[in-house]
Amino acid sequence: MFFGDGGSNEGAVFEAMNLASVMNLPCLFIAENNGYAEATASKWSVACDHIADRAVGFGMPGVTVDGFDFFAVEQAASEAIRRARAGQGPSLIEVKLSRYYGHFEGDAQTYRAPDEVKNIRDTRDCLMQFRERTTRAGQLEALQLDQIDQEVEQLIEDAVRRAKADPKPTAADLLTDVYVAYA
Ligand SMILES: Cc1ncc(C[n+]2csc(CCOP(=O)(O)OP(=O)(O)O)c2C)c(N)n1
Ligand SMILES: [Mg+2]
Repeated sequence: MFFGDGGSNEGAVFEAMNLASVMNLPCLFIAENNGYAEATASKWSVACDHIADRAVGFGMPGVTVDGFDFFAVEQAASEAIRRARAGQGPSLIEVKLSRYYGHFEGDAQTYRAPDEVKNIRDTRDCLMQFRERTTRAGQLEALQLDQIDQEVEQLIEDAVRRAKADPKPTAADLLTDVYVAYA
């Protein structure tokens, strides 16, 4: 179950965490703490320092990981998945990261410092760190990563072109796959 720092304050999340523990369910609770719920800073709206600390109240382990660090996230997720598969119940992982964009298209983001996003992009970007670490360790070649970047860009370009070429949805499409089966 994925939720944000804002979503983490919802009662439904607490109920789900409690029941998952009581029923020893193979569940992962992933709190994506990106620092903001719409325009409200999580420093202000989340009462504790770490969302992961709430796990104690629900009898499950909770860890906070650096969401910009691919390897830290993979390690924390692996351990939680291993526990779940071994019948040891749910876990909470708080992934700390940030967002590069506003809450909606056109969000002026006046609630953030003007250089906040640029600083994060320049110094902490996940893909940049992954590239630096794996190429320095000789695990991957820069050329291989460039090729993957190009393939992904091509996939996106193709998807956009296909979507633009598709016929526009009709009024009758408005209610499809909302109250009926997706098949
Ligand atoms: C129960 C409920 N309350 C309020 C909202 C309005 N709302 C939509 S998004 C949002 C903020 C969510 O913040 P977060 O969980 O941090 O997600 P993020 O925006 O960072 O992806 C709010 C309050 C909602 N959709 N549902
Ligand atoms: Mg958020």
